[in-house]
Amino acid sequence: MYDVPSDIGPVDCDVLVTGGRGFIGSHLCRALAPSNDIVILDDGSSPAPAEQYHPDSVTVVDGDVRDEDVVNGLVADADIVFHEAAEVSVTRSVESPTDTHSVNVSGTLRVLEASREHGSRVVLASSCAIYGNSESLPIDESHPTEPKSPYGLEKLTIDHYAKLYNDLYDVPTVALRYFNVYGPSQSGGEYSGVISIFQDQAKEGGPITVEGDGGQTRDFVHVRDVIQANLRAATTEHVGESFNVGTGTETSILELAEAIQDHAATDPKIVHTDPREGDIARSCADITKSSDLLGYEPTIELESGLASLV
Ligand code: UD2
Repeated sequence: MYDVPSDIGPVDCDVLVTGGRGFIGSHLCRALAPSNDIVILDDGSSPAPAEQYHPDSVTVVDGDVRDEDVVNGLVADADIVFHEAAEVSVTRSVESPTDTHSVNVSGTLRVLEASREHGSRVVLASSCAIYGNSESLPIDESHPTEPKSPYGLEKLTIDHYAKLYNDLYDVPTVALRYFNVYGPSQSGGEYSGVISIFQDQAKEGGPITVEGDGGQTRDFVHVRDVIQANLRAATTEHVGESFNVGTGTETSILELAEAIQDHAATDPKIVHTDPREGDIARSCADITKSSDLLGYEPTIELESGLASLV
């Protein structure tokens, strides 16, 4: 059984998880599987370990989230759609915005349209990338949105579409603005999150590569808490809303590197490389709204989350 409170989330529902083989989607399926019927729509672009799936009740459909017939057919049978399918790399969006726009915006619109027709609820993955550089910290949901990448603009667009589909067509939508998500089975590689990159580096004996002076900060949220937010969003009456999903704790990249260094068996060195172009200086979520309206409470502090990954 997946380790989230058993008294939250949908029960006996037909659930569609787009991107269900990816990092967050596969954790979500694992949490939902014991009490719901799950269908995954995934193009296989981010394969997750097979043991994440519940063997009896999860059906995997290999397909593209932009495919009208496939999406319509699957949404028709779903009470709830968790829309996690996305091109998640900010870098790729900068290199090829038409490609990422197509998946991230047109794919989402396809899901919303099908839900409009069939009356399904949609919980979708938005991002803190919509805020751009913060003017004030912590960042609440009414903070100005000034995305710094096509990815951020695409997520802002779908965040707005979610609200619009609720306002115009009564589709019950909830947009979850994920901060920096980490946890078991996050894939490595150059497009991966900094925690899995640092861990891979530490495993190999280092060095741990801090870009710039490491003074830049992030709000790292464990995937299990992200799943908790999704389960709460699936049953909330507060539809047509967007919610931050973070922890409210700000951690610098240098502090993170040192924490991973401390946990490592290999005594890796920390080195500094050039700062990343357009990097966000500081990020930290205000989770008051998520807490008040969804009942969301993060349960895993970074220190213990990191310890459990080693
Ligand atoms: C994250 C999300 C992105 C989007 C964005 C919102 C990931 C992978 N990306 O981008 O999808 O939601 O937040 O703003 O979760 N760093 C190093 N060394 C490394 C790799 C990274 O120092 O080897 C630094 C990097 O310069 C940055 C920080 O770590 O300051 C976080 O980088 P990231 O790529 O994990 O995530 P971010 O915040 O750019």
